[in-house]
Amino acid sequence: MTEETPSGGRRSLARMLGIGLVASVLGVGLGLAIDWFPVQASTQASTIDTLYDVLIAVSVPIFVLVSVVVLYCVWRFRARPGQELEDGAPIHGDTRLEVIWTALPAVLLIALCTYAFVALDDIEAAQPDERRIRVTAQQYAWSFEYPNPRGGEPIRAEELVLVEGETVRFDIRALDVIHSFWVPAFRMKRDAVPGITTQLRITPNRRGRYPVVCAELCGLGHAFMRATANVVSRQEFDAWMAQQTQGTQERGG
Ligand SMILES: [Cu+2]
Repeated sequence: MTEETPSGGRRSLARMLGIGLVASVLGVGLGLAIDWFPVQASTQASTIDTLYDVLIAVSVPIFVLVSVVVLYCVWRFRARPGQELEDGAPIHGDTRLEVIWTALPAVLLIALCTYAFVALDDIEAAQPDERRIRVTAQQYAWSFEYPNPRGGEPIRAEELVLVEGETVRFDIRALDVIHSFWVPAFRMKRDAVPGITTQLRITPNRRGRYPVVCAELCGLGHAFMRATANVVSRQEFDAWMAQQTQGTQERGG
């Protein structure tokens, strides 16, 4: 039989907070050390990655604190032999504690929402001379339409070719069900919804080929709904575009 004394309770609380602090530091360290995302290939990517780091640094200690309190209480206040038929002590509310655990999360949520909103608003701002590309999602393929530099029918392509350093505004639509246009290396993602056109802005800043994926479970072939985003120099892009305008019926890749 252990009798709960005020000093014993304080010692338990100190031990619990100590374990929580150590676990939080380990958790945050691990969370920040893990490389969650692929290479950064757009100017938007670093802002998003910083946002995730902040979210990890804030949410891991809260998760750890809650877990430690739950696990510690399960162990510390377990029924001892002979106590099976006893009831626990009746405990009523603690106003101070309730105010704290309501106000603190509220303040935290509002602060994080404001930060995320400001970050998004900043990286999604319209840029002068942005190129417009129409993205069409369909079970289970992506297709891309570029305005024809010679006028007339738009250029259709199955590969997304982009110019390094040039902002693109994607006008995204879906022909059947909801899909989601996502190039993980660019970080930004937007749903493709039948009946409306959604928009997404990206400024690729690193040459290379990056996977385009669908991030919304859209049917049996969802996992195979992939394309390639090819970020190239302006000269390469112009050469590619010239090729596209010549052989209008040719389809690559
Ligand atoms: Cu899809």
